[in-house]
Amino acid sequence: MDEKLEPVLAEIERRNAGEMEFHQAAREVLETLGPVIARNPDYAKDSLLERICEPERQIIFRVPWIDDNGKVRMNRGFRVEFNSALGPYKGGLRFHPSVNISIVKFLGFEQIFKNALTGLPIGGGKGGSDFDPRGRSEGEVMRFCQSFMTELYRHIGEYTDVPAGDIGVGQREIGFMFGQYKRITNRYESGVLTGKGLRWGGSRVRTEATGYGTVFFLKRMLEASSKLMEGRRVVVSGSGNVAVYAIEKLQSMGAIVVACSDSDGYVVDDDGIDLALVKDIKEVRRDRISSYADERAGKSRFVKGGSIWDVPCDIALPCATQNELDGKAASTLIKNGMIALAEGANMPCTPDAQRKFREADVLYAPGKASNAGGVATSALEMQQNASRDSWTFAQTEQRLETIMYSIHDRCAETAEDYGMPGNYVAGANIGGFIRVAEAMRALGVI
Ligand code: NDP
Ligand code: 2IT
Repeated sequence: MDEKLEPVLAEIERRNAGEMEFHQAAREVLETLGPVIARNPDYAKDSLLERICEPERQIIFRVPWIDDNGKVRMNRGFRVEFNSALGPYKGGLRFHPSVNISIVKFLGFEQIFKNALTGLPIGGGKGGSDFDPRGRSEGEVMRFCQSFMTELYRHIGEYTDVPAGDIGVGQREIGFMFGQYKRITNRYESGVLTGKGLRWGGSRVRTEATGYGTVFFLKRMLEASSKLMEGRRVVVSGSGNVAVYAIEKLQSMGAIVVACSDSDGYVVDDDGIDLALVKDIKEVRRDRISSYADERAGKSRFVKGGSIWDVPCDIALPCATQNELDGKAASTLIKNGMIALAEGANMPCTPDAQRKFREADVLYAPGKASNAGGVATSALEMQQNASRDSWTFAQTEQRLETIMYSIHDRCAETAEDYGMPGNYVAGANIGGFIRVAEAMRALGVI
């Protein structure tokens, strides 16, 4: 790491003691900024780097709710409003028992640069709760969402902070939260949340956007190296929102998706995953992926626990969660002949895995570039809300595709410009950083 940047990271580690995921995300960005500081030393002045790594505001709150047995439960809620130089804070809400301040901060930090890369006017933020939706009835989820919003509403707004979904938060939860926001404020303020349903202010393609966008990015990245998608064997981890729509787009482009997973284990189906069945299991029944193998007995197998990255493939798409793919998994993928990996999840590859991909010279798309299609389409939802308009599926998907190609090209060109051709990690970090840094400098000491 550049010697000017080392003390910045040391201070982040001291100030945010024990926040491992946040340290990891900050280190990855700072490690790539050396050439930028060398070319433009102004970026290292006026504590600009220190300010970018410090959230503008961090909100932590109690979320009490009552379960179906009448027992009072309590969770912790978070919203980290990280950077608003480019627009209102924007980023998802995650409901998962692992959520803590470190995870929310790493996600919020990455979101700043991701959102900057989209070229749309959105700042960076993230939030969520350690609430575990697994096994909870719809009534419990609703009461939790209402209690969560009863505190959050005072911090958000269409010009202030615009949350959306992430792990454990989909259209159902956004609906419950939007309903509560509307009751408390007595305003039909559509632009306060994105990921809404089509009948109440949502945008077409938002549900599909992260998965589709990741595949558009992947396609462009393959084409830039004169490689094709058709006929490739692909492994996609997860079976949630991002995974399902990544699989849908991969299949429509002629790739063969042979495995997907959830936190219990993975299923392999050499004929290609039956996506209608996965959607039914996950979106309708809200069941476990193991039932896929039960229903395709003889054609598919379920591996409990274990690593989905042991399944041989040409292309890997981690679409579940952070640090789900480590150095060992990276070595296995490389040994099995993987040519490309695109991250649908946020920070799914450990630093060790990233290093192995770099050394093996495989195509590697970092999440803050390749999964930006979700938030980009959220910004398109905000545009439609502001103009009280509603675009067609084709028109919205066309916008998404164009945005993903332009993010790809910006990353590729930036990496090239800074003497690291093919290094999409550096291209994404530098490209995003420069946009945010320029805006922050223009706005005075903020
Ligand atoms: P969902 O809740 O819809 O699905 C998450 C999937 O990942 C599930 O299959 C889940 O399995 C699995 N998973 C979650 N946590 C773990 C874990 N600790 N170990 C193993 N598997 C796990 O979430 P999304 O699809 O929306 O999000 C997936 C990833 O994509 C996240 O990293 C998120 O931050 C990122 N992302 C999401 C965007 C969006 O618009 N939704 C946009 C950009 C990035 P199980 O059901 O067993 O928990
Ligand atoms: O990680 C992400 O980019 C998201 N969860 C989507 C955020 C958004 O505001 O749509």
